[in-house]
Amino acid sequence: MNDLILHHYPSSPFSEKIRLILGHKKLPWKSVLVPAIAPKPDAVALTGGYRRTPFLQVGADVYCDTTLICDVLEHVRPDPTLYPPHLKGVCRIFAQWADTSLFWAAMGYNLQPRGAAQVFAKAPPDMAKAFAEDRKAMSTNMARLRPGDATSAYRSYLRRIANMAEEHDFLFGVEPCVADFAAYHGIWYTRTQVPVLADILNATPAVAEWANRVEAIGHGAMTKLTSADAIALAAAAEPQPPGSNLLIDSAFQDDHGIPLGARVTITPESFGPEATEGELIAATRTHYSLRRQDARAGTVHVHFPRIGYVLRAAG
Ligand SMILES: N[C@@H](CCC(=O)N[C@@H](CS)C(=O)NCC(=O)O)C(=O)O
Repeated sequence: MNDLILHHYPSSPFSEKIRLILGHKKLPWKSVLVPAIAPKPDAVALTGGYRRTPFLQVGADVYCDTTLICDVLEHVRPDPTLYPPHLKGVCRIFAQWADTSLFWAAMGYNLQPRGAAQVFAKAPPDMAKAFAEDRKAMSTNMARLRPGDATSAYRSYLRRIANMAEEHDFLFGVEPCVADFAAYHGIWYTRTQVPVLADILNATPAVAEWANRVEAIGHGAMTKLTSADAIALAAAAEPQPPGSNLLIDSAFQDDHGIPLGARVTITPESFGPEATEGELIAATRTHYSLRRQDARAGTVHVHFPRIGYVLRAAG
């Protein structure tokens, strides 16, 4: 198998989710740093438009969204599992809540003016403004919580997580599962990127103790790669046909009246209106795959989960 190449940046919470899962599964990985704000020409050469962070590259296959990346990593190394059989439905449903409701409450709290001041304290003066404008442009298709409402929700969610962490070392038992990694990353941002606001955790010591256990998992063995080298690796590789890539299924499920072979676009349902366009080569019960050509990366297959993404006929 080609190397696992994670395109990410250090302060990205969703990237932290995947870095820890790579560490948990003891999978060695290559690290390519992407800019935190657009434009991201090297990332888009691989994804075809998708600009969110992180994404995973394996040769000329590009896997977008951490829920799909979790499935890929589970396929590559099933043990230790992210989805214990007795928690199969509930751990994914919990993770979906954590990646959305909990994440946005945490970030609404984290990036209130006092937090943003800490994040950008050492950055060039126009960086905070550029970041705010970039994220505003990404948020056109969603409602964002205001700091007061985000704080109220975050406090309640922390108490609920504490209820779970008081019972056992990890949220659903003695071992971590996908729920722990999904619940952790917004809280990680509070602890590491905006410590000036971390006193919100004082009311729930069980959350801090659980977070210490998740943090101790670490990121595993990482080596650095440039984005130019990652693109060259894609150009030199053949994308894998549906059924023999790192996804579990390939049977066609048509919910849109769009046949395989059609030109389509795929866009996040919310946060990030940029579309990826290509030929639909798979639409399974779990994911979509597009084939696209890029001047630098060559023929690339780009994969998205079904949940959270909008499929449309192009044009
Ligand atoms: N549902 C996506 C969410 C990814 C996401 O929102 N990532 C943030 C960074 S943590 C992002 O893309 N921010 C804008 C950017 O990095 O360009 C996933 O699970 O991968």
